[in-house]
This record gives sequence, C-alpha cells and structure tokens, in this order.
Amino acid sequence: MLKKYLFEKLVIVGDLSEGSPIGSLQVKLVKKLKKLHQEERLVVLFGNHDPKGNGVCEKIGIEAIGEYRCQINGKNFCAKHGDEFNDLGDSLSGHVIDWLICKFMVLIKLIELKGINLGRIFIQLCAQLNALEVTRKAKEFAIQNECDTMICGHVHVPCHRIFRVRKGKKRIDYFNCGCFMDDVCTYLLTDECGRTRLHSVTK
Ligand SMILES: [Mn+2]
Repeated sequence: MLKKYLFEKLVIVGDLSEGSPIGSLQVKLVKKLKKLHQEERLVVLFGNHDPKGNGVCEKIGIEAIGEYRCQINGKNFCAKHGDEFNDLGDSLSGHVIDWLICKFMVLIKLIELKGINLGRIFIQLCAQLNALEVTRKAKEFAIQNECDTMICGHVHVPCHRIFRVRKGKKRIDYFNCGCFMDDVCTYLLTDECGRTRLHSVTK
C-alpha cells in the first residue's frame, strides 16, 4: 500500500504493535518506517496497546505523540488514537489486561452455533458500541478544538460521518481509519486540497 502512493507524510494513529516481539516479516516494514522517519515523513501516535519501552517506535528511534494537528488547504486536521474517548477501553487498559482480552477474543471466536460464529458477532457488536461512543466524544472534541477534520483509530470500525454544527454553519468530518489486522484493511488518504477518503485493501 505504501509503495502505491507518492505521499508527503504517513500518520500512524496508534497501536502500531501489539506487545509481542516483531516477526521477521515485519522487519521490512520497520526498515521502511525508519527511512520515513529519517526523512521526517512519519508521525506515530501513541495507542493503548503500544508497549512502553520495547515497541516498534523504540526500534525506529522515535517518540510516539498524543495527537497530531496540521492544516491543509485552510482546514484544521486533528488525529488522535481515540482510546481517551472510550471509557470502556480506558477502564480495561494495561498490558496484562490487554493480553487477557486478546486471548479471550481468540477463544470467543471459536464459539459456533449451526455454522454461525457467535463469538465474531459478539466482538463486532462490542466494536460497534465502542465506535458509537468514540464518534460522539470525538465530535465534541472537534467542536471544542475548532477542528474541521477529526481522525481516530482504536475501535477497528472504519467510518466517515459528517456533522453540521453551529446551526449548520460549520461542517466537521469525522473519520475512523479502521485497522490493518481484520479481514478488510482500511486506511485514509488526504489530498492536497484537504479532501479525505477511506480506502481499503482486501487480504
Ligand atoms: Mn487502541
């Protein structure tokens, strides 16, 4: 996907690694990220799953930041991981709990009834509930911080919502970039006019 575009900046909205050591397949990607970092074309936001002190960021030699703001064609952009807008996620943060939840997710996906994967349905339902909460709070944040485009990750549910605020005078575009570990991998592209769109790569 990175090879497909000539881009100015790559912004990773957090949860770059999941705690486990980097596999050999990912070494190539880390090298690419290192190169982008040296060229000042990489921004990495801190996510609740990023291990402190031994993650990919440390290998690349960069410090992840809490939020990224920029202006493109007069539009104010803000990107945050999104866990701070997710009370359930917040109360369940911590690496041991993260690890337990990941194991629980693997187990729950094994629950099947008459060919229907109930575990997967349960996980999708939880993600949708979390996504609703993150969207609502991210919108409030965008209003308070004068953002035109607000971008989050965290919930693995790609979306684009348009909010009209101040009696319709101001438009806020909220995006969730989705993730790169589910059946459909999604990402956002913003062009030089400040237009953002969701794209996907199917495995
Ligand atoms: Mn997260």
